Amino acid sequence: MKSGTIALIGRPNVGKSTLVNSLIGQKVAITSPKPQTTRFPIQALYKDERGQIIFTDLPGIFKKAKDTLSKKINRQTINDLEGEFDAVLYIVDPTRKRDFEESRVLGIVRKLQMPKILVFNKMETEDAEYLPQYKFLEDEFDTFFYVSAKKKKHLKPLLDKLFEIMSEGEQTPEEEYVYPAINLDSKTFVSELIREKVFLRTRQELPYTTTVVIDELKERRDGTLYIKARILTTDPTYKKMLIGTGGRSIKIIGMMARKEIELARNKKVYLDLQVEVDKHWMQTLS
Ligand SMILES: Nc1nc2c(ncn2[C@@H]2O[C@H](COP(=O)(O)OP(=O)(O)OP(=O)(O)O)[C@@H](O)[C@H]2O)c(=O)[nH]1
Ligand SMILES: [Mg+2]
Repeated sequence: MKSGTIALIGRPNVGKSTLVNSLIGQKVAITSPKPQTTRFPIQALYKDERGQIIFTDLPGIFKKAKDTLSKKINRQTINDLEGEFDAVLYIVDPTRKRDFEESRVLGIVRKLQMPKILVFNKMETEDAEYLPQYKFLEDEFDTFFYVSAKKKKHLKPLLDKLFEIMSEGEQTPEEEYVYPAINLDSKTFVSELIREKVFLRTRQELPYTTTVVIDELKERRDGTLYIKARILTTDPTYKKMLIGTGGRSIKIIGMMARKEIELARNKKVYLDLQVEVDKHWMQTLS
């Protein structure tokens, strides 16, 4: 049986997490239309009759890392790329202009000493108007694919190629991948789902001031799942915005998150969600 590890690299918002979810066939990584959604590597296991692939969805690499958290993420991601991977998928998004940020990512990719596969994503859209700016990359990479992560188009040839370059190896035992992503425990996965709803429901800088902490997650005797969670933000003004007039905003975030957790866990969920100011959560993040 084949076995291998693949890292996904690209600037923010190109669709790395969406692609991992589509390859795996279920949601392992949160996604949003906002850049810098992913904050730490998510490892997801794909299995079929040919063997297994562990995909590592990395945070997007970006140009100006201003705050403590962004700096930490950028540094860590570049560091993570020095790890052992059988290949990297370099994802580009032809709906957006090639820019300085993209050149930076390309510079990092060029230095990597492993097989590299170029993936043009979002190719189902009519907005891939900047494709000519990326075309030259086809000469630089031995292998490239045009896909749509969102519409799950042309993913099979990509998977075929990955198995082709992979060697025989040990398979991960079944008990080690009960969660959708193999490096996430229940609490982390739930906190990510809540964070995704914050990203979807808030605007401008607000989502970047937040993180989600799970204080309690337990199954009650009646079979329901009880979750106590806090959204932390850095400023009282942001707290107010997160709660919204009459608590409307937090109510919607909570409801969206609860629905998705119920779907993922196939259980009725009671979600107790609060907002709290913690000026220093970014600094204390490991
Ligand atoms: N039209 C279209 N949109 C896509 C496709 N793949 C991803 N998207 C959208 O692009 C946006 C970003 O997707 P993500 O998967 O969160 O991107 P990412 O590269 O993981 O972003 P970071 O985690 O911030 O680095 C979301 O709104 C997705 O729905 C695609 O194939 N076609
Ligand atoms: Mg992502």
